[in-house]
Amino acid sequence: MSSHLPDGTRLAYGTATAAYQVEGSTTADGRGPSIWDTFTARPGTIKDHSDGSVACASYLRLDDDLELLAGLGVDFYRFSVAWPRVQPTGSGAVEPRGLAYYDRLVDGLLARGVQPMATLYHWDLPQPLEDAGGWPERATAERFADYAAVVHDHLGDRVQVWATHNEPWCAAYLGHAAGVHAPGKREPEAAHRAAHHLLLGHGLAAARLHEAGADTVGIVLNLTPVWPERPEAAEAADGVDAIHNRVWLGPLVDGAYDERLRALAAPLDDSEVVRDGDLALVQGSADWLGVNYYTPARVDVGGDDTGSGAVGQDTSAYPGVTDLRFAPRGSRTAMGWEVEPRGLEELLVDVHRRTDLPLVVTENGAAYDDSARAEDGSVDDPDRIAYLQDHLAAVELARSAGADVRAYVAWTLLDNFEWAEGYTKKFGLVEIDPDDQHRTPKASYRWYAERLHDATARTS
Ligand code: GCO
Repeated sequence: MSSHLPDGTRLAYGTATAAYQVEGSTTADGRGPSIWDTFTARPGTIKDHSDGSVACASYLRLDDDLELLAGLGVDFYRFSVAWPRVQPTGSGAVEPRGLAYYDRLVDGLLARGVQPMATLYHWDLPQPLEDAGGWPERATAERFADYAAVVHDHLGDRVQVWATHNEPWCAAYLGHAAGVHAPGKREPEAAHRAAHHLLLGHGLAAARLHEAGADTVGIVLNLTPVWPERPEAAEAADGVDAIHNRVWLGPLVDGAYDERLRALAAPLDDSEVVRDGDLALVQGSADWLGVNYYTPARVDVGGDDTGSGAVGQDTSAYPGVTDLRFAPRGSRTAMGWEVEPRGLEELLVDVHRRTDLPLVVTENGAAYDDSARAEDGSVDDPDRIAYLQDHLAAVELARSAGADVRAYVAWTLLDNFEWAEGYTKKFGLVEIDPDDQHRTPKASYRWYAERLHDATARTS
């Protein structure tokens, strides 16, 4: 089966964003409400009480973003399609003005020699589907496959590389167990049901896209190496690995949830939830795997409810894993995440061995306070440059060790809405003026552009 991924002769390069984090215009041209529009309206959910209603105004400033991408010289751009723009209620009627935006985006990329990589779901579930039960309900998986077919039918003549979901772990466990992401539930059983239905939705959507002729359909997972700090922490570490990594890799590779998972998550051991044929549909359904990596998970015993204080390393996102504590160490980013490129090298080698799939590092990047300014007033961000440089070196080491890594995607093009952190955490290669959304490239943008230019010059 041919693939439209880069062929791996050299590492390809990209950058990424996501619809709710950058587009803004959340009520324009028929867009319906998503669970993030609802969640951000709830007091106390977002650190700076912000939302994505304006964000980077990418819906209105598409040409600015296209020019920034051309200036970087990326091989491709990873973006997400907003389901509520395409189907405002999540099913049925399609909004042509929503699809027209993505036509403009894709055509603009291709005109600049940038390949599009489309993620179908980056967490912005249409609110009416949440009102009908959301991802804990099986029907949502079926609606997702219908939506995926609509988008592929419209863009599939120009978009060849597809990802069904972005980080289903966050959608399931941060959204339904820890409650720090939309829809803000603290119901472990619902989280496990959501995990299964997100996987089922991937399987159903992949089948529809394959039937329609797509041959490069993947899924993007925020996998992480899980390192126990001491032998006593091995049990807790295995529990984190089960809920963070194996809940996805098990079905995708082996067509099964393993014993530890089924012991931790009753819904995954319930034939009413995991029905005959579900896992057979998921097994082998991905043509490639996106790996989002930021930091390793160092696990210790002596758990407490506060976790490590690092964003997302929240013990309540691992229901059933007792006596758990995260113990990041050494250099941290503004998210409290440990900087450890070795984790990426180890992860890529392990995941390639486990899956035998072509891999793309679909997200890697760092938030820093960006307080330093260059003479021209732009952000001088040497820490971000060092982070990217060191993690790119880790990717090359993994490739040398035999991992089939085709591409590296820097998260993210623009400082944007960082979910529960609002606009307080900045990952971008480009700074956004909060008042008028003017774009100003940082030193890291110039560094990345130079690196890409050198890489493509060497192999052209
Ligand atoms: C994620 C999401 C991105 C985040 C990025 C930084 O991986 O959580 O895909 O939307 O903004 O990872 O947290």
